[in-house]
Amino acid sequence: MTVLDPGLIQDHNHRLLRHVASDYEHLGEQLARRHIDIDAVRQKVAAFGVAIPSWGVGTGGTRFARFPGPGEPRNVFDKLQDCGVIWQLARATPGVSLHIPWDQCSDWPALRAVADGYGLGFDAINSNTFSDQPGQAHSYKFGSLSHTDAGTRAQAVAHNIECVAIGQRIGSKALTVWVGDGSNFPGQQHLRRAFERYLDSARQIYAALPDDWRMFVEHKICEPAFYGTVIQDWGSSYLAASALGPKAQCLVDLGHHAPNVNIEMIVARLIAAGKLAGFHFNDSKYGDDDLDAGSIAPYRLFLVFNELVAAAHEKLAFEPAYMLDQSHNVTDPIESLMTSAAQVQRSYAQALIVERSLLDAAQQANDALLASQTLKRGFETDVTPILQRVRLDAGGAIDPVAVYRASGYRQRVAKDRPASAGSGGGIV
Ligand SMILES: [Mn+2]
Repeated sequence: MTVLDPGLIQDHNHRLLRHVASDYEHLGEQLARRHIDIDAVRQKVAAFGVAIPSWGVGTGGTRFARFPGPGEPRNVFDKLQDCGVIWQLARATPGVSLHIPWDQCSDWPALRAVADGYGLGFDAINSNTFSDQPGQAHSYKFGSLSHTDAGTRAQAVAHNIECVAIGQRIGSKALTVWVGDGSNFPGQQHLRRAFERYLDSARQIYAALPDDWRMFVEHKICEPAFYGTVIQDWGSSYLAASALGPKAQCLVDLGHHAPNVNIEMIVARLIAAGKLAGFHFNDSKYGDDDLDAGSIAPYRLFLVFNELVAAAHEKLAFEPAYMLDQSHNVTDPIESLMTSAAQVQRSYAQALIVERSLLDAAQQANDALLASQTLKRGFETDVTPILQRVRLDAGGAIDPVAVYRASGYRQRVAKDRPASAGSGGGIV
């Protein structure tokens, strides 16, 4: 089942076919001179997927305001339909990551059937103990899994276990746990005891995980706790994941670090330790800006993928989960998610064409300049023809945004989806 008319995609593609074939052939010649087989790269890129967070298809906002866009999804079924459009056109996002309780549903098997119809599966499921829900007994104002009150901790644990139960019904295999727990004043919280309480709660969630599930521990340097966040950096995340056991791993959200932190080095360390859960992709200039992936610092994104490709090249065993986690405040979320997914694909393709043996030799010889140039040659190569061919071969659009705009999808759904001034969901 497709949301948009496949004929529209074919018409648009037809106009660009000759250009894509010519550009792909030219790039193939360039890469062959570097002893790289373009078709092998294309096949790897075609097998790559990045999940969409269900909240990403709604318009985001800041702490100050949210400006709703037309035709925002009203419920989880509308969100899936928007994800179906993104998947149909851009062919890079086969998974959807749900968030509980933002995604309400009275019939999870029916939701799974609808997703199947679009060709979509479900990625990690996300719990929420950073905001209060109507009718809940205990408030998370002063924390959840690490709260000083045992009843509040138990409520937060039970919510996570319920998320696992929902995830099992829709085919998820991982639970992502991010808590906003922490303190805003020095002295407000006993730093060591808060971490111990977190661990005690997290152990109860871990014990409820099915055998084939993983638990993703997501850290964040600050916000909403601006002085001391309980899981504030990859060190705390690693300590927690190590204490919990092999099914617990560390999730890297690109926006959740101090400015100028070397994220690719964290990735390298986590791979070496067997603790890399996966990624939340976004970009930032100043903090946790949640801008579109690769819109500010594409080289940083490439360097992250360089670590992943290098580790795969060296046959290290790891299986990261990839998800976009960004806030679309001034763009149509469907357009942002399609272009961001392509940006992530692009970084992967650029990393795949790095000449590994040349880089190894330059590193071994301590030739800093040659090593740097060799690495950067991958980044500086325009791999657009590979991405276009991947979409074309999979029945997607060579130019997804152009086809999306021509389809009139947003205007069409806007007639059935009234504008909502409420907050459509936050960003984690
Ligand atoms: Mn995140």
